[in-house]
Amino acid sequence: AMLKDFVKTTIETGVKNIATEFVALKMETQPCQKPKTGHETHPEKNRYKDVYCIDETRVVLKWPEDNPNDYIHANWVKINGLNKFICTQGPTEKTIDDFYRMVWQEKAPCVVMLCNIMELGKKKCEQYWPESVDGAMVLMDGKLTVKITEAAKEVEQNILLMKISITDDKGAVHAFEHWQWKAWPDRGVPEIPMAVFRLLIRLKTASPIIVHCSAGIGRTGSIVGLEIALVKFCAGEKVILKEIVKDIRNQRHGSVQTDAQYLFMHRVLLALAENRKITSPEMSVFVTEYDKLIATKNG
Ligand code: PTR
Ligand code: PTR
Repeated sequence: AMLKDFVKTTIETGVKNIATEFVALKMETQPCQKPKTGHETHPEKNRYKDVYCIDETRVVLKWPEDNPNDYIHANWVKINGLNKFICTQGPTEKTIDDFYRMVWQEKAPCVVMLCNIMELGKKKCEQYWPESVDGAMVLMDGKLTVKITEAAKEVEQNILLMKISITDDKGAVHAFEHWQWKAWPDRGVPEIPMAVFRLLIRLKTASPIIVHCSAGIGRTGSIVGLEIALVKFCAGEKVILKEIVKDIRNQRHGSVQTDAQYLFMHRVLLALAENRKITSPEMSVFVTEYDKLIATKNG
């Protein structure tokens, strides 16, 4: 019933108004109104100086105790009060150590990467795992060693899964899954809306999940927002994407970057409805208009 309501409201609002709604939403949370001291005092650890990291929700590094730096550009984003997601920037050369400190500290069972190392000829994320299964990455003077235990394989179109293990200098091990979705262009949106579910379903029970793209706000915010919407549908709660996105932006500044991404979130939920045999001529009109708009933005 909640999904039906969502479809009805979305179609009534229409593609153009949803795009306009997003512009207003962005204005409301811009500039960053929350303290961001960690961000300001660690310029060398931020990939983008104009993408802020809110103090209140940031992941504070506490391990190892003798490491004086507690900062990483990462924020907790809650789902129904639970700390399920960590949204973070793609590690840089200077933050690979911190990234693994975070994975280790939070014992994250999954890392989700929504970008490529290189996009349009530019580096968007550091290669933060060894080049091959035979290699190892030694961090922090040997305090942590990173190895691939299962090479990447394509488990769905454009979705790669590999298994990575971290070992500390006392032999303790933490293993995690690394998921990479390769078909999501920066500022753009994926072509196949249903692909999102194929990824999210596989992550269902894992917590916390570390999600990153390049800045960790556009693509990352969109995926996390969709998972929140799905959880709400399952709980029989009303889904208003505007409220969800506002709520995420209060935890991770700048989450969901473009009107295309905001529209894509709507489109994915319509795909879910189609999948459950909720269809109508009005819905087809919406989808056609959406496709037209996206073609101009992605192309
Ligand atoms: N200053 C950067 C830029 O405009 O290129 C910030 C930025 C980069 C913002 C990427 C968002 C980006 O997308 P995503 O969060 O999906 O990596
Ligand atoms: N270069 C990015 C952009 O122009 O989109 C940098 C940026 C990131 C600017 C976030 C503003 C941001 O916040 P908001 O998404 O609220 O505009």
